[in-house]
Amino acid sequence: PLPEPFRDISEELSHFLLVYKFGLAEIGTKISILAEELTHRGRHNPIEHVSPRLKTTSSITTKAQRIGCPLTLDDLRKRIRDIAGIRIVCSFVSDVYTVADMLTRQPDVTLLQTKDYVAKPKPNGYRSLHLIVEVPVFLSERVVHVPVEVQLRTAAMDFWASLEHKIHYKYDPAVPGALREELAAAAEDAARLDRRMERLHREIHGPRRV
Ligand code: 0O2
Repeated sequence: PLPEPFRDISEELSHFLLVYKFGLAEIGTKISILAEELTHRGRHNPIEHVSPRLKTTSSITTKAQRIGCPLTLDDLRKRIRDIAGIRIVCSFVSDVYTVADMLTRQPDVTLLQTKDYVAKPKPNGYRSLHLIVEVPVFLSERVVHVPVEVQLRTAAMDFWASLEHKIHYKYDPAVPGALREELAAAAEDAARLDRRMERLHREIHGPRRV
């Protein structure tokens, strides 16, 4: 069942969520095209795998309550820009920036926000490049511009983040201090591995980025 505040607007809500699904499909197609074209040209394919997700109505409600956003579709549209999210896992740190560039250079993609947790990791060690981009979705009678959160990270960053996410949920609200320190150290190990792999990759293939 839908969370209480949404019960009487369930039809509007399903239409509201549909355009995020379409926005996600547009970005997903763009990423598949890049991966397939690069592979076809015999170039290094920087994309390991991609996972799209739509926020559920209950996690939209929880976030709205957390940030003090009224539960109206207009407010949710303006204030919650990660309803559609896609995670792109790349092989190397340089690939993270190459893919972000290839995507944001496209004329129908508008970059609304960048949070670079690779250059400036979170205190817990979390690394990823987060973009909010907007893409046009062509409906039968109008065009809507849909925000999509794009998270780009390496396989090592992804490995760390998925374990940290599980630990975070298990110990909610507070992860014990010793475990927090060990997680931060593991994030440093992952970053060291990323630097080493990047160096090896460049030794084998030369400095060409893709
Ligand atoms: P889910 O299930 O992935 O949607 P906010 O969205 O309000 O929490 P902000 O500033 O809008 O914060 O977003 P930010 O900092 O760009 O990060 C949002 C998303 O990044 C999170 O989504 C996580 O997916 C991921 N993320 C951010 N920080 C961490 C972290 O420390 N550890 C891990 N494992 N993931 C992180 P949600 O909404 O929390 O979850």
